[in-house]
This record gives sequence, structure tokens and C-alpha cells, in this order.
Amino acid sequence: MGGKPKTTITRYKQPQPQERKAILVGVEFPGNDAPPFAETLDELESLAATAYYTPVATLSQRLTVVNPKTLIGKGKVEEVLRAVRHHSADVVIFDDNLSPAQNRNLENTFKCRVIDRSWLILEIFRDHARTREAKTQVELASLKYALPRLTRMWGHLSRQRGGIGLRDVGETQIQLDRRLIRDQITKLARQLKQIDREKKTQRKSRGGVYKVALVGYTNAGKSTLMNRLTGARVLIENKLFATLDSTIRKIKKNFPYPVLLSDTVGLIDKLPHDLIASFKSTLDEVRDADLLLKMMDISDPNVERQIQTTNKVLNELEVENTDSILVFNKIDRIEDPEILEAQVQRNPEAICISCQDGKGLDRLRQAIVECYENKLTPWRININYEYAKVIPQIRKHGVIAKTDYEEKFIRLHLRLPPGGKEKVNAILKLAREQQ
Ligand SMILES: Nc1nc2c(ncn2[C@@H]2O[C@H](COP(=O)(O)OP(=O)(O)OP(=O)(O)O)[C@@H](O)[C@H]2O)c(=O)[nH]1
Ligand SMILES: [Mg+2]
Repeated sequence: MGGKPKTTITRYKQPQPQERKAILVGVEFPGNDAPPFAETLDELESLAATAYYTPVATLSQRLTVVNPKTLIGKGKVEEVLRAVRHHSADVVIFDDNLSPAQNRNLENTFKCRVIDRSWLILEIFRDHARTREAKTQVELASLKYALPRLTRMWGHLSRQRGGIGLRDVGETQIQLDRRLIRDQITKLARQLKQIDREKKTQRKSRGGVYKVALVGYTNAGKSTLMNRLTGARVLIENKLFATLDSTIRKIKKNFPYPVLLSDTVGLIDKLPHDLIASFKSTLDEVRDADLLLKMMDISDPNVERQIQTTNKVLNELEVENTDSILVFNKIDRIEDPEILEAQVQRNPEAICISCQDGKGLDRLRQAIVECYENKLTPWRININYEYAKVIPQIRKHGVIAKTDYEEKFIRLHLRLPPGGKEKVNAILKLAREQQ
């Protein structure tokens, strides 16, 4: 039969996000300060699932000497390659950071994408970033990470679901050179500085109000507590890094003083350094706080590691000397009272709560109030009776511990936060001028 030859178009089915099969690879290094190996691999699995990968196999190797070309040894590389072929894996995810060269060598061997924990965390952050600030911060960290890995990463970046800003630069991987990325990094850094300035101004306007910040491991229940204490409506989800932006609200219920509470990004082991650096303006809420609520999920068997990681990051932020309260959340999930008791004995200063059923919240509120009151300095003033009407205004700026009604004046025994004295003086001055 004559006529036109029939054209066959083969359509390849693109893997759906949830179908992306991943091989996980962990390396155990000897050393006391390394987090327990099995736990970090469990965590890698949760991270992978959060980023819509399906882990199909996990391989690990104990190493004393690192192979500079591939991180893992030659035999293990072959084992991973066999697993990749067997499962037709889309990606291999390493729990430890890979150098750009190692990354390249492994991709050439496995003939599939190879990423590490840092990149996986960045993918999750990119997916969850909602505000201009979070998007800019994540984009900056991603570009810094991608720059030395340009030939491979750029394609992945521009293909990301909901890729941020990067897509604007185009899918044309080949045309994009390092200079373009450097320019973009400079531009984003400049934008972040501007955001930083705006936030500084906002912080200044909050003046002498007592500031409490929630910090802690991701998924510990920080946003749930925020919503409980302030009536805010921060997104709560049973997944890692649900919150990336900071939210600040007044604590309304059952509080004698104005207190501001801020909720912010959660922490995890081996957070990429560039990410912490990029999240400076979000984490500045933590730097600026008068009190930190260090929140941990007590039902997580790795709670001790959560505490260590949180303290480590707080040290990096140089806020280790800020007042803090250790809060164990999710006590409703612990059925055996002995387990709870053992944890409390190990950390006797901790306050145990359940955001779910409200247990312990009153004690926590009381502890916050006590921390606040410890910071107040006593001051005594005499006010003529004609100015008595300003007393409610004064109460807004501190505690009136005692009131003596003398013959010619009222004596107020005040306890004031930093800056409170100036505020009370300003109120009295205005009252005299209006007289
Ligand atoms: N059983 C129980 N679950 C809780 C409690 N508090 C929070 N959760 C659940 O824990 C999960 C995580 O809560 P979030 O408040 O989003 O945690 P987060 O610390 O803000 O997490 P990130 O923003 O991802 O860092 C959600 O599914 C909550 O419903 C609690 O006291 N008990
Ligand atoms: Mg949250």
C-alpha cells in the first residue's frame, strides 16, 4: 500500500510526584557526637515522603575513610547501582552532604538523579514557601547550593513543581551561565536586605512589649500552641516544615500583661548552612525574643536529640543566654506513665503539655508570666489625686504591685519592664499638659 508513512508518536508517561521512586543511602561515621544512625535514616525517610518521593530501598555503609570521588566505597556504589536498576529508581538520596564532584560522579554511574539531604530539605522548603520573604530566602539558598553544581541542578530547579522565580529565568538551561545565577544571588540578597530593614522597623514599633518566641524541632506542635494561646490561625499539618514564615500575635486569653508570641520555622538535624543563613530575617524573631519556648514532641523516641539539635542551632544564633522554658508537648500520646516520668526526671525543668486536650497550658501560661515578672524592676511614684485617671494607662506598661492612698497623693508601687519608666513619665507629662 502506498500513501504517507504512518508516524508513530511515543508518549512517555512523566512520573507523577508521588510515584517518584527513591533509593536512600546513609553513611555511618564513627564519632560520639554524631546523631544515632538509624534515627537519621528514619528522618530521611520522612523527609523524602514529605517531598513526594517513595522510598523503595535503604542502603547503608559504615565508613572510617571516605572515598573522595563517590563518598561511599566502590563495592557499595555497585550495590546502589543494582538497586537503582532493580527498582527503576528515579532518584538516589544521600543522607550526608555530597560535594559537587561526588554528586556528578554518582549521577554518571547511576544514570539517574542524585541528591543529598540538604537538597531534599530545600525542595521541601521551596514547596512550602508562601510569603515573599520565605520564597526569597529559599530561592537564595537554592541558588547558592546550585551554583557549583550548575550543569545538573539548573534543570531540576526550573522543573520544580511551583518553582519559584527561577522559572522566570527560563527553562533554557544551556543558555544560563554562572554569571546569571550570581547576578540573581546578588539581586535576591539585596531584596532580603530590604525585607530585613522593613522587619527591623516593625520590630522597633513593638517597643518594650515582652516577646516570646516558639522554637524547636519541626512537627513538635509549635503552630498548634500558637493557635491555642493567641487564637491565630496558623496552618497546622502533620508534616515536616509546615511553617516557614514567622507569625506574631498577642497572647490574649488569661494573660495579665501584653505579651507577643511568635511562631517560626522548625529545626531539624543537618539543616543546610545556607538555609539558616538565608532565613536570617525569619530567625531574627528568635534573636529578638525575651523568652524562648523550646518545644519538643515528647512522644517522639528521639526527643533527646531534638533538644540537642535545638540547643545547637540556638547557640549558632547566639541566643543561648536568652531566658527559656523547655516544653514537652503531646503528652496525650504517651500511654505508659513511667515513660513520661523518666523523661521528666531527666529534664525536671520541663513543662509537660498537650495542645490537643489543653493539659498543662495553665501551668505554661503561669511560667511565662513568672519569667516576665522576674524581668521587671521596682519603681515608686507619687501621683496627685487629680491625675488618678491615668492609672489604667500606667497599668498597660507594667505591674502595679501595691497602691497606697495617702492624704495628698496616691503612691504607686510599680514593677516595670525595660523602657517602662520613660512610658509612665510620658503619660504623666501629657496629663499635666492637658490639665
Ligand atoms: N496528639 C497530639 N498531636 C498534636 C499535639 N500538638 C500538635 N499535634 C499535631 O502535631 C502535628 C504538627 O503540629 P504543628 O503545630 O503543625 O507543628 P509545628 O511544630 O508547627 O511544625 P512545623 O511548622 O512543620 O515545624 C499536627 O498534626 C498537630 O495536629 C498534641 O498535643 N497532641
Ligand atoms: Mg508550624
